[in-house]
Amino acid sequence: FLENPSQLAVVAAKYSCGAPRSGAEYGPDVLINSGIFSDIQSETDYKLTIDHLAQNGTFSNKVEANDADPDTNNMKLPRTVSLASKQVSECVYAHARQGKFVMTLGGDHSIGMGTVTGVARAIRERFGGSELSVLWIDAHADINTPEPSPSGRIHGMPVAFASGLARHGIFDWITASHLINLKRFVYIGLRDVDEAEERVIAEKGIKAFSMEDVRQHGIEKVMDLALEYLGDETPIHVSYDIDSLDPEWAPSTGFPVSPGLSLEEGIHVSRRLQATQNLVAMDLVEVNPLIESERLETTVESARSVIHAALGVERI
Ligand code: NNH
Ligand code: MN
Ligand code: MN
Ligand code: MN
Repeated sequence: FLENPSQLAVVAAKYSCGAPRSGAEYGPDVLINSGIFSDIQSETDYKLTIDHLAQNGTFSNKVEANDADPDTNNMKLPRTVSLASKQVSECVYAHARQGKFVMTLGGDHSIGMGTVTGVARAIRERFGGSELSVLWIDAHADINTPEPSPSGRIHGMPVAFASGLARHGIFDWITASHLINLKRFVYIGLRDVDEAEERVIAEKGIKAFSMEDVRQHGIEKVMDLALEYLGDETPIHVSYDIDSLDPEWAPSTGFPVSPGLSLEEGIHVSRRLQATQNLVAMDLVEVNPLIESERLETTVESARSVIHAALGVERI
């Protein structure tokens, strides 16, 4: 599904306005500065570009409500998050429209509403209305609608907005052409799901593999089932929240929840996606260098490994 499979568009989405704590805005630079992309460039044929996106062109994120962006419908910083996601969506769309692989680095997971909507729109245009498939690898379901959300933080809502389940005038840049179909959507790694989210997942019949499922059947079987469910003939976007991994492997993140995927399981997910040859985009989000800073290197190493495996660049 890629016209330019050797073109890798990296989008550094330096935002934390969707999360309760700041720090995730530094995630992209920490990953980039680890040398991951220079390694990829020297070891492979990938031609790489990097776009840096940040609030008001700076690294600063206003994580508290202010006069310009008061709480609305229980949402914290909705205007700020909407603008950030819109920027991400437009940037990702422009690359995906040209048939490039788009790798977005977060940032908190609210940017996921930008990435999947940008890619979904590009796929519709490039393939006569075809729909994108999405794998959401996360400890959390991120499908809260604003009212029942326990936190009001929009990083817990991107799936709701990207699928049209949640709507609000503040997010009116999300049009029909951007929406993802929850019938072409699979969760892996869930273990901290809010009550209202449980209900939505059951009501909509969303395919979900919890951490319990992974323990019971093994990650290989879970990936078999996930990929079988989506079918062979579909472009796939993976939105990878680093908190899907066990805190042992990814301590530097806002919402670590034990027990999670081992690094090996996380890499297996990426490898299997790479092997489909249908992967068109990936997000790697919620790396927060301000949390468990003394173990940041472990978190970054894990992120690098899952990114490498998804791109088919196995590490020596
Ligand atoms: N479900 C919670 C909420 O809506 C937590 C979401 N936090 C995440 N999601 N890290 O990936 O606020
Ligand atoms: Mn998430
Ligand atoms: Mn999460
Ligand atoms: Mn394996």
